[in-house]
Amino acid sequence: MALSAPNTSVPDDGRMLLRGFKRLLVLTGAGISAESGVPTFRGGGGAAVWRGMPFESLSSARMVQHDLPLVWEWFDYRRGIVAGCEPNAGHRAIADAQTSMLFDDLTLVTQNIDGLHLAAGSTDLIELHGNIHQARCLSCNFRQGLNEIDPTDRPPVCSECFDSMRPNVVLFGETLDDTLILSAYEKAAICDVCLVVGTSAVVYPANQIPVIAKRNGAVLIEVNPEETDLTPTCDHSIRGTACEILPRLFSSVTNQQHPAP
Ligand code: BJW
Ligand code: ZN
Repeated sequence: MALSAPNTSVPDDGRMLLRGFKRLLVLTGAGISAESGVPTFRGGGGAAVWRGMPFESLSSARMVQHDLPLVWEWFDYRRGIVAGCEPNAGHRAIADAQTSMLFDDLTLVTQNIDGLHLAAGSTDLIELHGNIHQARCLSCNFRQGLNEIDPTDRPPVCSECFDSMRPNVVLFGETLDDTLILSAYEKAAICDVCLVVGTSAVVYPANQIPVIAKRNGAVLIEVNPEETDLTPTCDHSIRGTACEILPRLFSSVTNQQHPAP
Protein backbone atom coordinates (compact mmCIF):
# COMPACT_ATOMS: atom_id res chain seq x y z
CA MET A 1 0.00 0.00 0.00
CA ALA A 2 1.46 3.37 -0.93
CA LEU A 3 0.39 6.64 0.58
CA SER A 4 0.87 9.96 -1.13
CA ALA A 5 -0.31 12.89 0.89
CA PRO A 6 0.34 16.57 1.18
CA ASN A 7 0.59 16.12 4.97
CA THR A 8 3.87 14.36 5.57
CA SER A 9 3.19 13.74 9.28
CA VAL A 10 0.72 10.91 8.60
CA PRO A 11 1.72 7.28 9.10
CA ASP A 12 3.17 5.81 5.95
CA ASP A 13 0.65 3.03 5.44
CA GLY A 14 -2.59 4.88 6.21
CA ARG A 15 -3.47 2.29 8.84
CA MET A 16 -4.35 4.67 11.66
CA LEU A 17 -6.07 7.35 9.60
CA LEU A 18 -9.65 6.68 10.76
CA ARG A 19 -8.89 6.58 14.46
CA GLY A 20 -10.44 9.19 16.70
CA PHE A 21 -13.19 10.37 14.34
CA LYS A 22 -16.88 10.31 15.26
CA ARG A 23 -18.80 11.13 12.09
CA LEU A 24 -17.71 9.37 8.92
CA LEU A 25 -19.15 9.78 5.47
CA VAL A 26 -18.07 7.23 2.87
CA LEU A 27 -18.61 7.98 -0.81
CA THR A 28 -18.12 5.05 -3.15
CA GLY A 29 -17.96 4.64 -6.90
CA ALA A 30 -17.55 1.89 -9.45
CA GLY A 31 -14.01 1.08 -8.26
CA ILE A 32 -15.24 -0.49 -5.03
CA SER A 33 -17.08 -3.14 -7.06
CA ALA A 34 -14.24 -3.72 -9.54
CA GLU A 35 -12.75 -6.54 -7.48
CA SER A 36 -16.19 -8.19 -7.41
CA GLY A 37 -16.10 -8.31 -11.22
CA VAL A 38 -18.28 -5.29 -12.05
CA PRO A 39 -16.60 -3.22 -14.79
CA THR A 40 -15.88 0.45 -14.09
CA PHE A 41 -16.92 3.22 -16.50
CA ARG A 42 -13.61 5.01 -16.87
CA GLY A 43 -10.00 4.34 -16.03
CA GLY A 44 -7.19 2.42 -17.64
CA GLY A 45 -7.23 5.07 -20.37
CA GLY A 46 -10.64 4.19 -21.78
CA ALA A 47 -14.37 4.39 -21.22
CA ALA A 48 -17.01 1.62 -21.28
CA VAL A 49 -18.38 0.78 -24.71
CA TRP A 50 -21.15 -1.70 -25.63
CA ARG A 51 -21.98 -2.67 -29.21
CA GLY A 52 -19.77 0.19 -30.36
CA MET A 53 -21.71 2.77 -28.36
CA PRO A 54 -20.13 4.75 -25.53
CA PHE A 55 -21.88 4.37 -22.17
CA GLU A 56 -22.48 8.15 -21.96
CA SER A 57 -24.81 7.79 -24.90
CA LEU A 58 -26.50 4.55 -23.72
CA SER A 59 -26.95 5.75 -20.14
CA SER A 60 -28.61 9.02 -21.09
CA ALA A 61 -32.01 10.67 -20.79
CA ARG A 62 -31.92 11.10 -24.56
CA MET A 63 -31.66 7.33 -25.15
CA VAL A 64 -34.69 6.65 -22.89
CA GLN A 65 -36.70 8.98 -25.11
CA HIS A 66 -35.37 7.65 -28.42
CA ASP A 67 -34.83 3.93 -27.86
CA LEU A 68 -36.22 2.54 -24.60
CA PRO A 69 -35.90 -1.13 -25.73
CA LEU A 70 -32.17 -0.57 -26.34
CA VAL A 71 -31.81 0.96 -22.88
CA TRP A 72 -33.45 -2.18 -21.44
CA GLU A 73 -31.08 -4.43 -23.42
CA TRP A 74 -28.10 -2.46 -22.08
CA PHE A 75 -29.28 -2.70 -18.47
CA ASP A 76 -30.34 -6.36 -18.76
CA TYR A 77 -26.83 -7.08 -20.05
CA ARG A 78 -25.31 -5.20 -17.09
CA ARG A 79 -27.70 -6.89 -14.63
CA GLY A 80 -26.52 -10.25 -15.99
CA ILE A 81 -22.94 -9.32 -15.06
CA VAL A 82 -23.94 -8.08 -11.60
CA ALA A 83 -25.95 -11.25 -10.96
CA GLY A 84 -22.71 -13.23 -11.02
CA CYS A 85 -20.95 -10.87 -8.59
CA GLU A 86 -20.72 -10.92 -4.81
CA PRO A 87 -19.77 -8.21 -2.32
CA ASN A 88 -16.05 -8.08 -1.66
CA ALA A 89 -13.85 -7.30 1.35
CA GLY A 90 -14.23 -3.56 0.69
CA HIS A 91 -18.06 -3.64 0.78
CA ARG A 92 -17.93 -5.88 3.84
CA ALA A 93 -15.46 -3.68 5.74
CA ILE A 94 -17.88 -0.74 5.46
CA ALA A 95 -20.94 -2.83 6.33
CA ASP A 96 -19.16 -4.34 9.35
CA ALA A 97 -18.15 -0.88 10.56
CA GLN A 98 -21.80 0.17 10.34
CA THR A 99 -23.25 -2.83 12.14
CA SER A 100 -20.60 -2.76 14.86
CA MET A 101 -21.23 0.99 15.35
CA LEU A 102 -17.56 1.92 15.17
CA PHE A 103 -18.58 5.56 14.68
CA ASP A 104 -21.35 7.72 16.15
CA ASP A 105 -22.51 8.18 12.57
CA LEU A 106 -21.41 6.30 9.47
CA THR A 107 -23.31 7.32 6.36
CA LEU A 108 -22.62 5.47 3.17
CA VAL A 109 -23.34 7.28 -0.09
CA THR A 110 -22.85 5.33 -3.29
CA GLN A 111 -22.98 6.24 -6.95
CA ASN A 112 -23.22 2.54 -7.74
CA ILE A 113 -26.42 0.90 -8.91
CA ASP A 114 -25.24 -2.69 -8.45
CA GLY A 115 -26.81 -3.31 -5.01
CA LEU A 116 -23.59 -4.82 -3.63
CA HIS A 117 -23.50 -2.55 -0.55
CA LEU A 118 -26.97 -3.77 0.39
CA ALA A 119 -25.93 -7.36 -0.29
CA ALA A 120 -22.97 -6.84 2.07
CA GLY A 121 -25.39 -5.76 4.81
CA SER A 122 -24.94 -1.99 4.75
CA THR A 123 -27.74 -0.22 6.56
CA ASP A 124 -27.48 3.56 6.40
CA LEU A 125 -27.15 3.76 2.61
CA ILE A 126 -27.95 6.45 0.05
CA GLU A 127 -28.03 5.08 -3.51
CA LEU A 128 -27.68 8.34 -5.43
CA HIS A 129 -27.94 6.89 -8.93
CA GLY A 130 -30.68 4.33 -8.27
CA ASN A 131 -30.66 0.56 -8.40
CA ILE A 132 -30.25 -1.73 -11.40
CA HIS A 133 -32.59 -4.33 -9.86
CA GLN A 134 -35.64 -2.07 -10.04
CA ALA A 135 -37.93 -0.63 -12.74
CA ARG A 136 -39.73 2.71 -12.54
CA CYS A 137 -42.82 3.90 -14.42
CA LEU A 138 -42.24 6.68 -16.94
CA SER A 139 -45.54 8.34 -15.96
CA CYS A 140 -46.46 7.67 -12.35
CA ASN A 141 -43.01 6.76 -10.94
CA PHE A 142 -44.31 3.46 -9.51
CA ARG A 143 -41.30 1.26 -8.65
CA GLN A 144 -41.07 -2.48 -8.85
CA GLY A 145 -38.35 -5.08 -8.30
CA LEU A 146 -37.26 -6.74 -11.53
CA ASN A 147 -37.51 -10.13 -9.78
CA GLU A 148 -41.30 -9.59 -9.90
CA ILE A 149 -41.35 -8.77 -13.62
CA ASP A 150 -41.27 -11.25 -16.52
CA PRO A 151 -37.80 -10.83 -18.14
CA THR A 152 -39.38 -11.02 -21.59
CA ASP A 153 -41.71 -8.12 -20.74
CA ARG A 154 -39.57 -5.32 -22.23
CA PRO A 155 -40.29 -2.53 -21.70
CA PRO A 156 -42.30 -3.68 -18.68
CA VAL A 157 -45.83 -2.31 -18.32
CA CYS A 158 -46.69 -0.41 -15.14
CA SER A 159 -49.29 -2.28 -13.09
CA GLU A 160 -50.67 1.03 -11.77
CA CYS A 161 -51.15 3.15 -14.92
CA PHE A 162 -50.17 0.80 -17.81
CA ASP A 163 -47.50 3.12 -19.20
CA SER A 164 -44.00 1.75 -19.94
CA MET A 165 -41.39 1.33 -17.25
CA ARG A 166 -37.67 2.11 -17.40
CA PRO A 167 -34.70 1.04 -15.29
CA ASN A 168 -34.74 2.87 -11.93
CA VAL A 169 -31.38 4.56 -12.44
CA VAL A 170 -30.24 8.16 -12.88
CA LEU A 171 -28.86 8.78 -16.36
CA PHE A 172 -26.85 11.65 -17.83
CA GLY A 173 -29.02 14.74 -18.21
CA GLU A 174 -31.42 13.62 -15.48
CA THR A 175 -31.71 15.14 -12.06
CA LEU A 176 -31.08 13.16 -8.91
CA ASP A 177 -33.76 12.63 -6.28
CA ASP A 178 -33.72 15.92 -4.30
CA THR A 179 -34.19 14.22 -0.94
CA LEU A 180 -31.25 11.88 -1.51
CA ILE A 181 -28.73 14.44 -2.75
CA LEU A 182 -29.72 16.99 -0.10
CA SER A 183 -29.40 14.37 2.61
CA ALA A 184 -25.92 13.44 1.28
CA TYR A 185 -24.91 17.13 1.24
CA GLU A 186 -26.16 17.57 4.83
CA LYS A 187 -24.14 14.58 6.01
CA ALA A 188 -21.11 15.91 4.11
CA ALA A 189 -21.43 19.24 5.88
CA ILE A 190 -21.34 17.68 9.36
CA CYS A 191 -18.95 14.76 8.98
CA ASP A 192 -15.48 15.06 10.49
CA VAL A 193 -13.92 12.64 8.03
CA CYS A 194 -14.90 11.84 4.45
CA LEU A 195 -13.59 8.66 2.83
CA VAL A 196 -13.84 8.55 -0.96
CA VAL A 197 -13.39 5.10 -2.48
CA GLY A 198 -13.12 4.03 -6.11
CA THR A 199 -14.54 7.01 -7.92
CA SER A 200 -13.01 9.20 -10.62
CA ALA A 201 -15.02 12.05 -9.04
CA VAL A 202 -15.88 13.56 -12.41
CA VAL A 203 -19.66 13.19 -12.32
CA TYR A 204 -21.74 16.03 -10.94
CA PRO A 205 -23.44 16.39 -8.45
CA ALA A 206 -21.97 13.41 -6.52
CA ASN A 207 -18.48 14.90 -6.94
CA GLN A 208 -19.56 17.89 -4.81
CA ILE A 209 -19.95 15.71 -1.70
CA PRO A 210 -16.22 15.55 -0.82
CA VAL A 211 -15.85 19.21 -1.75
CA ILE A 212 -18.59 20.15 0.73
CA ALA A 213 -17.06 17.92 3.41
CA LYS A 214 -13.63 19.47 2.98
CA ARG A 215 -15.02 23.02 2.90
CA ASN A 216 -16.71 22.34 6.25
CA GLY A 217 -13.53 21.16 7.90
CA ALA A 218 -13.59 17.39 7.37
CA VAL A 219 -10.43 15.43 6.72
CA LEU A 220 -10.58 14.06 3.19
CA ILE A 221 -9.16 10.61 2.45
CA GLU A 222 -9.17 8.96 -0.96
CA VAL A 223 -8.66 5.26 -1.69
CA ASN A 224 -7.91 4.64 -5.35
CA PRO A 225 -5.13 2.91 -7.28
CA GLU A 226 -5.01 5.91 -9.62
CA GLU A 227 -4.78 9.66 -9.19
CA THR A 228 -8.11 11.46 -9.68
CA ASP A 229 -9.43 15.00 -10.07
CA LEU A 230 -9.99 14.95 -6.32
CA THR A 231 -6.44 13.99 -5.37
CA PRO A 232 -5.07 17.55 -5.06
CA THR A 233 -7.86 18.41 -2.59
CA CYS A 234 -7.31 15.33 -0.41
CA ASP A 235 -5.52 15.34 2.92
CA HIS A 236 -4.52 11.72 2.33
CA SER A 237 -4.52 9.83 -0.93
CA ILE A 238 -3.98 6.12 -0.50
CA ARG A 239 -2.90 4.34 -3.67
CA GLY A 240 -4.33 0.86 -3.49
CA THR A 241 -7.49 -1.11 -4.13
CA ALA A 242 -10.62 -1.12 -1.98
CA CYS A 243 -10.08 -4.74 -0.95
CA GLU A 244 -6.48 -4.09 0.07
CA ILE A 245 -7.05 -0.87 1.96
CA LEU A 246 -10.53 -0.77 3.53
CA PRO A 247 -10.23 -3.80 5.83
CA ARG A 248 -6.96 -2.37 7.20
CA LEU A 249 -8.33 1.15 7.62
CA PHE A 250 -11.37 -0.07 9.57
CA SER A 251 -9.51 -2.71 11.58
CA SER A 252 -7.45 0.02 13.23
CA VAL A 253 -10.70 1.57 14.49
CA THR A 254 -11.90 -1.82 15.75
CA ASN A 255 -8.64 -2.18 17.64
CA GLN A 256 -9.06 1.25 19.15
CA GLN A 257 -12.64 0.63 20.33
CA HIS A 258 -12.12 -2.98 21.42
CA PRO A 259 -8.49 -3.35 22.46
CA ALA A 260 -7.16 -6.89 22.65
CA PRO A 261 -7.13 -8.25 26.23
C1 BJW B 1 -10.61 1.36 -8.00
C2 BJW B 1 -10.41 0.02 -8.17
C3 BJW B 1 -10.31 -0.75 -7.02
C4 BJW B 1 -10.55 0.84 -10.11
N1 BJW B 1 -10.42 -0.16 -5.82
N2 BJW B 1 -10.71 1.93 -6.81
C5 BJW B 1 -20.13 19.66 -17.81
C6 BJW B 1 -19.54 20.04 -16.61
C7 BJW B 1 -20.06 19.61 -15.37
C8 BJW B 1 -21.19 18.81 -15.33
C9 BJW B 1 -21.77 18.44 -16.53
C10 BJW B 1 -21.24 18.86 -17.74
N3 BJW B 1 -21.99 18.34 -18.73
C11 BJW B 1 -22.98 17.59 -18.18
C12 BJW B 1 -22.83 17.64 -16.82
C13 BJW B 1 -23.69 16.97 -15.84
C14 BJW B 1 -23.42 15.47 -15.81
C15 BJW B 1 -21.93 15.24 -15.54
O1 BJW B 1 -21.45 15.32 -14.44
N4 BJW B 1 -21.16 14.91 -16.58
C16 BJW B 1 -19.71 14.76 -16.43
C17 BJW B 1 -19.27 13.41 -16.96
C18 BJW B 1 -19.04 15.91 -17.13
N5 BJW B 1 -24.21 14.98 -14.71
C19 BJW B 1 -25.48 14.66 -14.87
O2 BJW B 1 -26.03 14.67 -15.94
C20 BJW B 1 -26.21 14.31 -13.59
N6 BJW B 1 -27.36 15.10 -13.49
C21 BJW B 1 -27.30 16.42 -13.38
O3 BJW B 1 -26.25 17.03 -13.34
O4 BJW B 1 -28.51 17.03 -13.31
C22 BJW B 1 -28.55 18.44 -13.56
C23 BJW B 1 -28.47 18.61 -15.06
C24 BJW B 1 -29.54 18.25 -15.82
C25 BJW B 1 -29.49 18.43 -17.19
C26 BJW B 1 -28.33 18.95 -17.79
C27 BJW B 1 -27.23 19.27 -16.99
C28 BJW B 1 -27.30 19.10 -15.61
C29 BJW B 1 -26.63 12.87 -13.57
C30 BJW B 1 -25.46 11.97 -13.51
C31 BJW B 1 -25.89 10.53 -13.48
C32 BJW B 1 -24.70 9.63 -13.75
N7 BJW B 1 -25.14 8.34 -14.02
C33 BJW B 1 -24.15 7.31 -14.28
C34 BJW B 1 -24.85 6.17 -15.03
C35 BJW B 1 -25.80 5.42 -14.08
C36 BJW B 1 -26.47 4.33 -14.80
C37 BJW B 1 -25.49 3.34 -15.35
O5 BJW B 1 -24.83 2.65 -14.57
O6 BJW B 1 -25.36 3.24 -16.58
O7 BJW B 1 -23.58 6.88 -13.07
S1 BJW B 1 -22.71 7.87 -15.20
C38 BJW B 1 -21.58 6.83 -14.39
O8 BJW B 1 -20.59 7.67 -13.75
C39 BJW B 1 -22.36 6.14 -13.28
C40 BJW B 1 -21.45 6.30 -12.12
O9 BJW B 1 -22.18 6.21 -10.90
C41 BJW B 1 -20.83 7.65 -12.35
C42 BJW B 1 -19.56 7.89 -11.61
O10 BJW B 1 -18.57 7.00 -12.04
P1 BJW B 1 -17.55 6.43 -10.99
O11 BJW B 1 -18.24 5.66 -9.95
O12 BJW B 1 -16.68 7.51 -10.51
O13 BJW B 1 -16.74 5.37 -11.86
P2 BJW B 1 -15.50 5.60 -12.83
O14 BJW B 1 -15.46 4.44 -13.74
O15 BJW B 1 -15.52 6.95 -13.44
O16 BJW B 1 -14.24 5.55 -11.87
C43 BJW B 1 -13.84 4.35 -11.24
C44 BJW B 1 -12.66 4.66 -10.33
O17 BJW B 1 -12.35 3.50 -9.60
C45 BJW B 1 -11.39 5.05 -11.10
O18 BJW B 1 -10.86 6.24 -10.51
C46 BJW B 1 -10.44 3.88 -10.86
O19 BJW B 1 -9.08 4.27 -10.74
C47 BJW B 1 -10.96 3.35 -9.55
N8 BJW B 1 -10.71 1.93 -9.31
N9 BJW B 1 -10.38 -0.24 -9.57
C48 BJW B 1 -10.60 1.21 -5.80
N10 BJW B 1 -10.12 -2.09 -7.12
ZN1 ZN C 1 -47.35 4.00 -13.85
